[in-house]
Amino acid sequence: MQTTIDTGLGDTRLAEFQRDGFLVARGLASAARCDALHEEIDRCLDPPLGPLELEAELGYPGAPASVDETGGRTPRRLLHAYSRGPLFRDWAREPVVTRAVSALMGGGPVALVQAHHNCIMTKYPQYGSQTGWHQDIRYWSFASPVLVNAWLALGPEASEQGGLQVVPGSHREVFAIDRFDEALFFRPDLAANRELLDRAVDVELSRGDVLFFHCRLLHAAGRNQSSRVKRSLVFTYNRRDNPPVAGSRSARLAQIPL
Ligand SMILES: O=C(O)CCC(=O)C(=O)O
Repeated sequence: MQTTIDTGLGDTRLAEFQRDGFLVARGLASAARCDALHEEIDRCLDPPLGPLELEAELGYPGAPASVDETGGRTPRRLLHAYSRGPLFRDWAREPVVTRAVSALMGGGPVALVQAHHNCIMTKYPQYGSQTGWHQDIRYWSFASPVLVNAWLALGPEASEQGGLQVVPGSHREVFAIDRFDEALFFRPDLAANRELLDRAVDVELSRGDVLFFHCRLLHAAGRNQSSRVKRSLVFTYNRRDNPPVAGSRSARLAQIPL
């Protein structure tokens, strides 16, 4: 898949994103940059530097039952990536990324959302969990539900590693609340939902690839069946004219104008 990285995304790719709700830009981060990020992430993981979220705290399928048992301290994500140093911050502000997300949200100035994603996602072979089908926007509060995530793979990501699956076009669907469970996961037991989930595809990424995806896109991920920890750097972007709802979790941290 080709990407025009100097001037932003071409019309064909923008149309693809509008239709599918996601887009893979191959090789957006150089090998040298990926090596540096990988090294820095490993420094953050050993010993694990907070703030972080543990698999056992979320308790998704496959996670250790408690923080006190073997594997109980396995991180799911290291939070506040933007504040963790220049390597992460520079990638978050990288013009090839910010120009792309601006174009994907219709153009205009963008901001980095500190309150959501803004993390180093890890998935450990033995203790990494499975994430059910969901739309990120269900957990966020903004005037308009149009935000874009940029998910940078720092190694291979496919079903074997617990990579993401998405339902193309699901960002354009309107779902009644009863199609989700209490934790706001899209219920796979409902026939109407199943029909949609049968259209899911695996997103296959290599080191340096970026998955851009719409905050309404249904996505999920399996467990890591490989022998290596999966590491991804994930930031969320918003239009500067799309404020978070006052008092909500989305408004807790300032957006960073880019
Ligand atoms: O890697 C995973 O398990 C899925 C992560 C995800 O979908 C999310 O954090 O929104």
